[in-house]
Amino acid sequence: MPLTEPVYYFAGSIRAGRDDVPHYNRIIAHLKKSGPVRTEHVGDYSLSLSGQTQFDDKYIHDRDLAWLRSANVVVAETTRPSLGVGYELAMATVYQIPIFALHRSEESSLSAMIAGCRNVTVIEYTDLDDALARLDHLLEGISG
Ligand code: 6IA
Repeated sequence: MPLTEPVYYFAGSIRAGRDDVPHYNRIIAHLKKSGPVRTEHVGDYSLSLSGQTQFDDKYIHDRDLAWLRSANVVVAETTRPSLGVGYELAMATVYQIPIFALHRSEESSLSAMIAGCRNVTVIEYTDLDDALARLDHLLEGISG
């Protein structure tokens, strides 16, 4: 039976660089058609590398992990390697939340620690619309 009420946690680079924000933004907009996305700000153009400075790092860490625990699907864009995203994917694995990692392999090589993790389904892509269609298809196959 497919997930009837998906709650998404989206992970994408922040301090590791914001070049891929247009991709994050499109992925989040797509996910929002079928369920809430806990981390919409990751795709926010106005969240710069110095963004959200009103929050200290411990607050951000604890808040994001609480959001992660409340989600039942994690979607990550992993092309730009980010320590924070890697950490979130490890924690999602501990929490047994399924992970879908969208990755442009022509632009970077995905870490074996992500690609080799049984909890992660990697969707390699060049065309984002095609990747999102494949993601939808995969999401239909998970239960919860
Ligand atoms: O190591 P990174 O910064 O690239 O880690 C990015 C990941 O960690 C994202 O998927 C976020 O969910 C989470 N994360 C990291 N920093 C923040 C943040 N503000 N706000 C929300 N989530 C975050 C950081 C602002 C800072 C640049 C002052």
